[in-house]
Amino acid sequence: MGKEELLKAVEDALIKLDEGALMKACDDALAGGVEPLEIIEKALTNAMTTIGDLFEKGKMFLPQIMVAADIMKKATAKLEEKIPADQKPEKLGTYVIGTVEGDVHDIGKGVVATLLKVNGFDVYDVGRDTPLQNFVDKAKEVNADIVGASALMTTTMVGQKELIELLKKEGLTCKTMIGGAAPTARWAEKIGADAYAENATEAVEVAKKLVGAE
Ligand code: B12
Repeated sequence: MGKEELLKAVEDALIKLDEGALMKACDDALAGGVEPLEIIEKALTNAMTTIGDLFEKGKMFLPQIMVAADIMKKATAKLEEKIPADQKPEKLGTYVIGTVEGDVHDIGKGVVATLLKVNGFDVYDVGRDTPLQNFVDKAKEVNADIVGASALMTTTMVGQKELIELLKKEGLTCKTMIGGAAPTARWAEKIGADAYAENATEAVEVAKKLVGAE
């Protein structure tokens, strides 16, 4: 099987919510020489986006989404273990990331964190449904260069705005980034975030620019 077919098999297995087939397809892709990151970034992320679309069209329901989220996390964890340890790039900066209070969505945030890590950022993940003060405390503790906040719902986007206000109030000068399904570049501008990124690949590019590495 070629690379595209191997990736497609991973994507299809996740959309079908077939955990056994998904794990096997991941193994097959790895054995076929596909990089673990590419499997996460392309196949798994695409599948989850499709699942999101199916949910929005009423063709998939919440219990199925929960299964999808669960098996995607298992597959991601397995693939992360396969990222070669010698792929340690030069350290670019320190990044604190989390999903704001009231919001339990953490799949995309997890993908962003993984990609930042393998690209040279020291990443501190403060989790999901995280009180804003926790972002601030962690940023102070690790002297963060960037704080990134994820929000997937229109109701929780306001947490990103409040986080930026709180960081400023507490005198932190780190850069801020926002992302997630609900926010936009326009929202980022409106709330005074330094940057918005639409997906994990873009998040890495933007983060590198913010720390002056590109
Ligand atoms: C999976 C999912 C769930 C799972 C979450 C599991 C988990 N552990 O994450 C479960 C089933 C728990 C869930 C629950 C709910 N969900 Co939900 N969920 C989704 C779904 C289908 C997919 C989200 C996802 O994982 N996408 C795949 C990832 C890879 O993409 P992503 O998150 O967008 O992340 C990418 C980018 O956004 C970006 N990014 C993400 N974070 C960050 C952060 C930074 C700093 C940067 C730079 C970039 C970045 O990079 C990522 C990778 O490329 C979306 C539909 C959708 N279209 O988004 C609904 C959706 C987000 N959910 C929704 C809702 C309403 C809910 C519930 C309220 C449902 C309910 N009625 O009970 C609850 C929320 C409870 C709560 N308090 O949070 C709505 C939100 C509507 C809105 N606009 O406000 C959506 C849009 C579905 C819909 N159309 O109704 N959900």
